[in-house]
Amino acid sequence: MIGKFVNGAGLSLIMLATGSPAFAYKEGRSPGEIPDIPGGWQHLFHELLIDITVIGVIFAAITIYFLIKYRRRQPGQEGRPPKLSPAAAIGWAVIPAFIFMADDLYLAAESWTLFNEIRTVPENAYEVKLEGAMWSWNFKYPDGVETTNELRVPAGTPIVVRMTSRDVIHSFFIPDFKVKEDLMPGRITYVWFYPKDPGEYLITCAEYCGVIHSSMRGTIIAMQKDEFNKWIEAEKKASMEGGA
Ligand SMILES: [Cu+2]
Repeated sequence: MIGKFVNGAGLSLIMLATGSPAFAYKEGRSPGEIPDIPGGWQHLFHELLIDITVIGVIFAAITIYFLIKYRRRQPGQEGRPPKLSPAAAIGWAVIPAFIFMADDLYLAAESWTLFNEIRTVPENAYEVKLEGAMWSWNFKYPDGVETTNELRVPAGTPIVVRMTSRDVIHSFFIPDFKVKEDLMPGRITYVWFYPKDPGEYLITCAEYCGVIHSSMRGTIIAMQKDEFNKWIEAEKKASMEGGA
């Protein structure tokens, strides 16, 4: 029985380490295609959920089996544990630990891949500057156009936001794109996201920054490219006229 378990556990370990296709969420992506960061998070979360469920169920089943098998049958009965050979005793301790570790390392490798994609800005990303302040989001476009609490972007283009803070630490969080980055005075940080389709997405501050922190919200409006170009041209004109 012990020998069988040891063999079975060894086999599961090999399957865990080699059986799952590595970095499955990247499969089918052509080179140069923009990484799907929210999809990557989703994939990682599902993987974690499945792995801990499978491992948890197997370990719980073995525990229940032993609880029943070695239960006390008569009052006053003393336990008679099975005699294990040193190799079997070591196997029982080391193999389950290896199963956990193999899975941990696999998930860590997937997280690392995703993290690198989050930190690598795609080429030709549209860049917007952001200054956080108590309590507003102040955006500046390459053309000099400025907006507050509203970030209009062209849909179908990756957007990179380079940010800093005027006062305290804020955190630029876009739940729909599953990205979040701190804004700190004296430092420039960045985050990128990819609004595939036109739509509106919430921006919220994820770092407590004072009494009106909870109202520090904004909106991302992803527009059709030509509409966006028209809008930015009109804004440029308006700001030039206003400044003259
Ligand atoms: Cu804030």
